Amino acid sequence: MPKQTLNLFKLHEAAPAGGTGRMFIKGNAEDTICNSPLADSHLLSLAQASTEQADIIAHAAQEAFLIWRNVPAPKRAQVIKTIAKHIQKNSDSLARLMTVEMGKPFWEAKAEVAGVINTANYAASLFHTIGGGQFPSGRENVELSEKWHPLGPVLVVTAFNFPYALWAWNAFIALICGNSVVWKPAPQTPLCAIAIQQVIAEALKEHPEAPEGLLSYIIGSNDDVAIPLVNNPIFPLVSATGSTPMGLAVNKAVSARLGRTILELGGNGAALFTPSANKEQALRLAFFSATLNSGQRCTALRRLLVHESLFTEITNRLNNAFNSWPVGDVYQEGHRLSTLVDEAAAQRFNTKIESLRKDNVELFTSNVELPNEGHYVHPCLALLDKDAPQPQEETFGPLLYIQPYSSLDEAIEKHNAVPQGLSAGIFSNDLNEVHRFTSVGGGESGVTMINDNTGGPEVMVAFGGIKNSGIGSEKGSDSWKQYMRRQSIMTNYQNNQPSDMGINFK
Ligand code: UN1
Repeated sequence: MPKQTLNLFKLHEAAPAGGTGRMFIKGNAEDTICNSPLADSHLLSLAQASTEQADIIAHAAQEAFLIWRNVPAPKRAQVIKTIAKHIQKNSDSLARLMTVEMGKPFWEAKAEVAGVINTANYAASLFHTIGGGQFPSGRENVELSEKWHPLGPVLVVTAFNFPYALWAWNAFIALICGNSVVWKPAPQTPLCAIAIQQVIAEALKEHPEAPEGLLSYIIGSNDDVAIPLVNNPIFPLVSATGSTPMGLAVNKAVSARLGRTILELGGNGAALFTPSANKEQALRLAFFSATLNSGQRCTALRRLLVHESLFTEITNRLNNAFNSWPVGDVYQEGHRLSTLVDEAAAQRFNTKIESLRKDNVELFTSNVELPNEGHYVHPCLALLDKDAPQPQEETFGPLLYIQPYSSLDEAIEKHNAVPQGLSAGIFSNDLNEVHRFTSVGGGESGVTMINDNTGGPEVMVAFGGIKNSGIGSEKGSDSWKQYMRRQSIMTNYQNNQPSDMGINFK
């Protein structure tokens, strides 16, 4: 099965470590080994790109930018729509490759590819709306306005858990704004990047006006490729998704050259399960929120704060849900416990569970039988005493802390008592409670879900975290502004206009 999937994109030992749209280059640095976590099987060895090759790609993006910024936005939209059409045509194959390369269940992988297409169509539609406004001047015959200009080549660095979506959220918005893009994918998912770039190459054949270098990618080590690119002043904006330490390092490097960053980093989200909630719906959504992609989402629900009147019942029912969660067969429809991305991820997860056990935290570990192959872990519910401090770290896997609370204020305080602030939730049908949670002094998070799955929201709104979860936002609302620079313009449209700002030009 994995080999057949690789054949869909002609992925073999000579797979290209970089590309500038229609053209691809073979890497000339050391090999990286691509494995599938499904059966821990070797897929291929891929020659990575060197620092010199990264530099060539960066310069190609710079050349492309100089052309693309002058292409009118409706024409840019056409290119994006064509890319979306080709992704749609290949969506099953792209999803299948994701399943093979990082283990995400096929139905979730398909949902991700559908999200990529949505993002492209949304970005294309922005050509109607991006732009500046006019402002009243304090002087006669003077007009104040603003123009928005593209920034330049945008460097996009992505994490393994959404191999296409994290790139798409940035790339399509960057493109419609008139920028070019260079993508450095996660070390665990280079093949997904190569595959989607092949799809893009097909799409670009329909658009000779799209310059080479418009949408590039490069696969290489941190030292050879990622760090030199992050430090490269060709990129006025670096948008990176990953851990908080990675984000801090990127931010330090980019701000040292006065560049901009968008950082989408770790989460540690909590949801409140209140007495007024629709219990059945809330249980189902809490379970899904904690376990989609086997908990490998920074938006995953990590801490469920349950009103004390419901605590025993909800704990028992979630424990049942964890125990009856089907395992394996990632190509079947339906929610499955799947493998974590690699051995190191499984080890980190198991080490965390061991340390909780040593600290005498009460654990409900599911006793489902795990497949012999792959990096499966036992999903775990960790019961926290009412007064226990909040877990401060994110554990990337199917671990859910559950803790009772007595009052809404107490629950909000617990919710906020972590360094992260990405995705939060409340299950409640009490308007006052919901309002209190989402108002000033309520739940601190970039995204709040009311009676819904915690996750990235629909593309039309912005997605981004606060506190240690990041800077800036991607996708909708006015996120596009981060991919552009504003120019303020004062027009004096009469000769001999005297100033009323204290200086007389006469
Ligand atoms: C989603 O939850 O739908 O890892 C997307 C994450 C984010 C993306 C979330 N980088 O959860």
